[in-house]
Amino acid sequence: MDFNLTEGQRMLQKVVREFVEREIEPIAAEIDKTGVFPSETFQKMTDLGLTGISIPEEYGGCGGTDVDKVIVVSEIARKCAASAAILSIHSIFPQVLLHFGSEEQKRKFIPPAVRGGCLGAFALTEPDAGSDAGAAKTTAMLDEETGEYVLNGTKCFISGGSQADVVLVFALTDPKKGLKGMSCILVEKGTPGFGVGKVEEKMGIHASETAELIFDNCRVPKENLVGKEGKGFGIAMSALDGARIGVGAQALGLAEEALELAVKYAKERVQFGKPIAKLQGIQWYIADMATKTEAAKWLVYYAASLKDTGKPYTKEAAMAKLNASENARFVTNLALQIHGGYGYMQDYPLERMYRDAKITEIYEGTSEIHKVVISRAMLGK
Ligand code: COS
Repeated sequence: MDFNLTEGQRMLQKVVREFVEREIEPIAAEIDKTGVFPSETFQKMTDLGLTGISIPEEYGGCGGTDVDKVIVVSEIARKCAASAAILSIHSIFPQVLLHFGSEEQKRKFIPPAVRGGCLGAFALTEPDAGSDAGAAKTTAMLDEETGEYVLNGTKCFISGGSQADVVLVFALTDPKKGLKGMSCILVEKGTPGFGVGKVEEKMGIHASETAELIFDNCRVPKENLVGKEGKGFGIAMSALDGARIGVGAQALGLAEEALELAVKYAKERVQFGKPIAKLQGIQWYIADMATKTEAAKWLVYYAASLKDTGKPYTKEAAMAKLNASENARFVTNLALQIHGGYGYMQDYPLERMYRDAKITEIYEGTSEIHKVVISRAMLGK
């Protein structure tokens, strides 16, 4: 058992850290205020190979591992959780095609998704199908005459939805069968009948936009089916397993940075004639924050390493995300508390980090859903 990063992983971490300090940290506060998707910065991440970090070289990626991806996402999240979310959520798209797409779909969509020019999104959630994802009602009925699927329905809370060039839509091709009749279908931007509805105003990760997608007799060729008909729910669940490691990495980066800021501030801030780091109350906060963050880190890395070695990781991904996200809220809250009034002000990054941390307990599955997944793995359904 070796808990050290390899030489290559340390190098990757260094390169990404420098990139983040140079390109992402300077815009983080601004894109939080404006909520504008950072297209230029995203292109720079792409140019550096970060969007294709764990995609094989034959499809234009870097051929790295999921542990590499955790390093990348957590480093970005330290300075800008919204940018980390954009990268991590976009990466679901090439991952799904890599594992379930036809060779033609892989060749057409993965290279532009990892080299630039094709932003992907993942559309599962609906107004009445959040945690109960199997209750989705959007349909995709095959028109035998034209050989097209006709999509009707509304998806909501779709990250990157209004920016995306192509969306993986989970829709019922056989509504009578419920989730066993769900399929995964590619819908490209500009397809008649596909529109963007409400773009949400959120508490945090403002630059990672969240939109409603509307399908109104939207026709796509049947070649846009990903995998087999009726297998869409399994594809969605397996994609979410991987995505949960990504959210765990975002939460980890937020917690690591908040802890570092808290340590620095506690040593500098003098009250009652001494740095507040000398007060036992603050020392205990720091000890708890450090211990829990270390634990969160290893659960996230462990889930990623199981995925890398082809072992089952559904339960571990759920544990990693559950633990890291609760820790991110805990640590950003205490770091803000240690900063006192200054922490509440927008001159410091902590109020943004605190807001950004909250979503990690909700998206790609709530904490409560992860407890369902974990307890089912332990006890059976
Ligand atoms: N990987 C692959 N397949 C999976 C899977 C996984 N991790 N989890 C479940 N499945 C399969 C099951 O094997 C089952 O298939 P079979 O009937 O062929 O065996 C099918 O999916 C249905 O599974 P299950 O009966 O467990 O479904 P439930 O309706 O009970 O729902 C939960 C399971 C609650 C775990 C699921 O709905 C979920 O994860 N909800 C949260 C959704 C979410 O995270 N949304 C975030 C936003 S995404 S835009």
